[in-house]
Amino acid sequence: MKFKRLFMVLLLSALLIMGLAVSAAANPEFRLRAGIGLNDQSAQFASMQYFADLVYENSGGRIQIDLYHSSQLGDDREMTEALQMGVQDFTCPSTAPLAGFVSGFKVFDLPFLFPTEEAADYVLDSEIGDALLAELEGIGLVGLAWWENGFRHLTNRVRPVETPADMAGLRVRTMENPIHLAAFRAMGANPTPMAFGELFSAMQQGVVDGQENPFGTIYLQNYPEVQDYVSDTGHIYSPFVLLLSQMTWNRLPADLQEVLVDAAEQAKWHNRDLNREWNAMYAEELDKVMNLSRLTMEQKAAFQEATMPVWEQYADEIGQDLIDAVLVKLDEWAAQQ
Ligand code: TK8
Repeated sequence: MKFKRLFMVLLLSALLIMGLAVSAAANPEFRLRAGIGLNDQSAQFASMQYFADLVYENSGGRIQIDLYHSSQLGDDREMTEALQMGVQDFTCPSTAPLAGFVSGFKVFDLPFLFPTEEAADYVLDSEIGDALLAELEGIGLVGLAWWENGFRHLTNRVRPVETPADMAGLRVRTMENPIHLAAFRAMGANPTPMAFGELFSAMQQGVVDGQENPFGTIYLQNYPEVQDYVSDTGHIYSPFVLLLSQMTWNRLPADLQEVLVDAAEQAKWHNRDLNREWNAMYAEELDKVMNLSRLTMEQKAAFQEATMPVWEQYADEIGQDLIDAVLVKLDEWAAQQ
C-alpha cells in the first residue's frame, strides 16, 4: 500500500511538472514578432531562426519570437518604422534604405569600399560599427548586431555586362538610397529606386531591365526566371543590421535583455558563415541557369574608376571624418593580412 501511494505521488508530480512545462511553452512571457524581406529559403531567415531558437532556449521559454519572411510585414523602411512605433519587435534590413534614419550608414554605400567580407567584418565589429549602432538609440531602435547581406552583383535581361559601356541606358532597380542611384548613373545606367518587395514583378513586367543583389538573393528570389545575364561586379558590400524596437527592449527585464544581446552576437557569426557558404554555392547554381560574366580584375577596376566621383560627391553628406576613419581601419586590417 505504501509503495502504491509513493508511486501515485511521483506520477502526479511528474504530470504537474510536464503540465507546467507545456503551459510555459504555450504561454511564453513575451511573444515577439520579427519580419524580414528575404524569403524562408534565405541565409537571413535561417539565421533569424537560429537566433529565435537561441533566445527561446536561453530564456527558458520566456521569449518566443515568431518569424515573418518575404516582406509579409512590409519593406525594410516600413518595418523599421514599425519598430519605432512599437508595433513590431525585430527586423533585419539592409543599411542602404536606412540612410535616412542614420546618416552615417551611407558610408557603406560607397562603391568598392570593402575589398573582402573579412575586411567588412573588421570595420563593422570595430568602434566604428559600435558608434553607428549607438546612433540608433536616439531614434527608438536598438542595433543588436551587424549581419551580412553581402557583395552585390548586377543582373539584367538585355545584354552581358563586362564594361561600363555595356551598362549604358540599362534601367536598373536600386535600393532607395541616393548613393546607389549616383553610382549606377556614374556607370552609365538609368537607375530606379524601388522597395525590395516590388522588384520581381517590376522585372517580370519589364518596368526595369535589371537589379543588383548578392548571388543567394538572385537565385532564391527566382530572378533567373526574368533575367538572363549576371555579372560578378561586387560593386557594393551590403550589411544587414539586426534591429529591436526600443519599446520592446524597455519592456524586458535585464536578464532577458542580456539573452537577446548574447544570442544576437552568436547568431551574427552563424549568419556570416552561412551567408558566405551559400552565396558561393548559389554563384555556381546561377552559372548553370544564367549567362554569368566573371569579370577580370581589370574589368572590375573600370567599374571602380567610373564610380570614384561618387565618393567626392557624397563626402560632405557622409562626413569625411567617418570615411577617413573607415579607410584607416581598412589599412589596419590590410597590414594584418
Ligand atoms: C531585403 C532587402 C534586400 C536588399 C534589397 O529586406 O533591397 O535589394 O538587398 O536584401 O534588404
